[in-house]
Amino acid sequence: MAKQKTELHTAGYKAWLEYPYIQSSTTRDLYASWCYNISISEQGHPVIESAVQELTRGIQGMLDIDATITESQEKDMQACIAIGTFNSNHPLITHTFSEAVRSSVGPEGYAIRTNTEKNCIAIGASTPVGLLYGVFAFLRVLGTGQSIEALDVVDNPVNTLRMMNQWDNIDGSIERGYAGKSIFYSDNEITENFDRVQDYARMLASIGINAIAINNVNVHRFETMFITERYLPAIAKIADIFRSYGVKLFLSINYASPIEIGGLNTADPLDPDVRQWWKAKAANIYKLIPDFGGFLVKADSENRPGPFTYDRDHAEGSNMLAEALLPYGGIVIWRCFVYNCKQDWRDRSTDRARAAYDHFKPLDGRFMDNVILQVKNGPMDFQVREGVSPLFGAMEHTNMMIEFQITQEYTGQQRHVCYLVPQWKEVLDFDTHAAGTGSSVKRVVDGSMYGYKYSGFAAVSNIGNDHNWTGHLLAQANLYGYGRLAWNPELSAEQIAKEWIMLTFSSEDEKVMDTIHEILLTSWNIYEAYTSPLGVGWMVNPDHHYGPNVDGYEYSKWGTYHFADLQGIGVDRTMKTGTGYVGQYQGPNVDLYESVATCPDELLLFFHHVPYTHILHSGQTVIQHIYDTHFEGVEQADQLKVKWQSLEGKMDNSRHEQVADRLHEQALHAREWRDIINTYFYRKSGIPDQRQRTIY
Ligand code: GCV
Repeated sequence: MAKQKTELHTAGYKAWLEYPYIQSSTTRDLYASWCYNISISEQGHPVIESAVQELTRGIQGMLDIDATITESQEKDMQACIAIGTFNSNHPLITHTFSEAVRSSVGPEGYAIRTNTEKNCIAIGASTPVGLLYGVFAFLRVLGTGQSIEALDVVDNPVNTLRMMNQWDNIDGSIERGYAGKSIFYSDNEITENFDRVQDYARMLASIGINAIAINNVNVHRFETMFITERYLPAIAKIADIFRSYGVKLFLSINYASPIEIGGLNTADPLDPDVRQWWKAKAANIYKLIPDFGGFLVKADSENRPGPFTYDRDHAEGSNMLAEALLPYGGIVIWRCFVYNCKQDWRDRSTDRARAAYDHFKPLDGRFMDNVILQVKNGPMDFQVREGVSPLFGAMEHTNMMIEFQITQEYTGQQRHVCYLVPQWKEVLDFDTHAAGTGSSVKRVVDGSMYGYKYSGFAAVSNIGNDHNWTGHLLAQANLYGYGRLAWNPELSAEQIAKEWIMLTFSSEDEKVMDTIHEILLTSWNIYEAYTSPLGVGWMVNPDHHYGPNVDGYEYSKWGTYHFADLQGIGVDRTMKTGTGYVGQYQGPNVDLYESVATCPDELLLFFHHVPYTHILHSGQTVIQHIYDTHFEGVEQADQLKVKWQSLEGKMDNSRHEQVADRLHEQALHAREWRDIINTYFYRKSGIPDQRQRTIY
């Protein structure tokens, strides 16, 4: 009998690749009968090597078996896991997968089938990276306790680009990072210890991520030199690591590079010298990193340089870079987070929410084929609740991808639990009506609606060098969930949470499963309840964005206002009396949001300025809703703590304590939010709480 594992977990470092030992001997024996041998026919390909290593590691952890790796032989009839690409001539792969199956597997997809005749479970794919994904999928099947006796799966990613954006700086800091320092850089140098980078690459590959931009979109002085000889050799090493896990490397670039590091006196995209400079740069980069993905660009945004300086628009600006990358198959990912960050708060006609659409919609059709616009999920900035960006669906002739924020800048900074997958699902399922009913955001960004050449998902990472990667252990679920959703946006938030819990904490304890599942699935609504109400957003402390400050951004230049006075609150974005933002939506969404009568409660203050006495669809007044949700939110935050407490002894103390500590802080901090928000609105409105609870 296999030995019992004593050393259980190492406090979260392995995340969902923990591969916890399967306690049920029945399940273990069923799995084990297939897993003593791994049969391969392709040697030497780094991605296939990663796949085999991972399979070995997973089988070791879950079954305590040191699998034997064998060369494929038709006569080899011992039960095995056979892995091979379709053109590898691996006899078991050839036998298992029909022509029909092969042709249904795309470049990054895989097929898994239990072949009882040949006594193997075959994992086949068109490419090495497909195999790697197939191996991770098989390990997920084991880790989630499913039967492997009759597997017959074909799976392809829905989105072609599934990207991670690191906001890491060369000094080791991470912009909006809440889990320690960078794993890539410290003290103005690129790390020489790549262990964590390698483990991160594994984590990313396991959830299907295939691209990464490794530096902050705010590109400062040293990072501007990433595209020079000074840093490129080390960056090429990072690219090697990611490549062996199927992840392409991108760099964020400084639009003013020709001036800052090129000795030119302009970065004008129409200047021939500038164009030539970027072409030469691209040639150099591709010499060292032949499969370099391309550039991620934040231009004319929050004081970053861009084409506006030269009176050029963003099509001219991005096309110039696209032209330089084109010969090598590289792409330009151009962010649409462009707005006036020096607004006058007295001016109520300028609306930051309008900005991306106003800038980019008129340019539709003018971008080169290898440019993709990267659009944040909402028009403001990753708030706990805001409308969906109306740019989705508006750009028929321009490649587009969505940007989410896994790092919890405005959603509790990984001190509060906030499982974001339900929020992302709402955005992806939102019907833009751009090409009639059923024009969901997920169809825009998977490219199917308008036949984009490039499209997909990007997200700002939430990892750092904290031992458990994400600071809050439960925040790992967001990283995991993002990848799974990018692969297949049809997966439900519930299913993703279940998978993550099983893989992280083992599949066998129902109490663990049910409790963590409930904590995750309720967490976004709880966080929303005690923070800013009804979609109005912000109300955070300026700069660091942690904690309540109702007027923190009210009289500032950032375009982020709530307009609360003694009578009411909210931003009038209607066409009739407001900023006209509503008119950027399409079809029935325009009427839905334009009218106070039909606007959904949760977005009411995002679209309308209403009196505190306005009655919501829920039947409650706005002011009473504010009081109620803030009192309830704190009670629910307290309950999260109690629920987690009930899991003591059901997992290693280290992981239990980590989360318990964070939930304790969350419960305390929720009180700060409650009391500050309630007091502010009580003092503004003078309307008492119907239930006479304590307001200061
Ligand atoms: C990287 C927000 C954040 C900034 C971030 C910016 C962006 O404004 O607060 O830290 O900068 O978004 O997405 O570019």
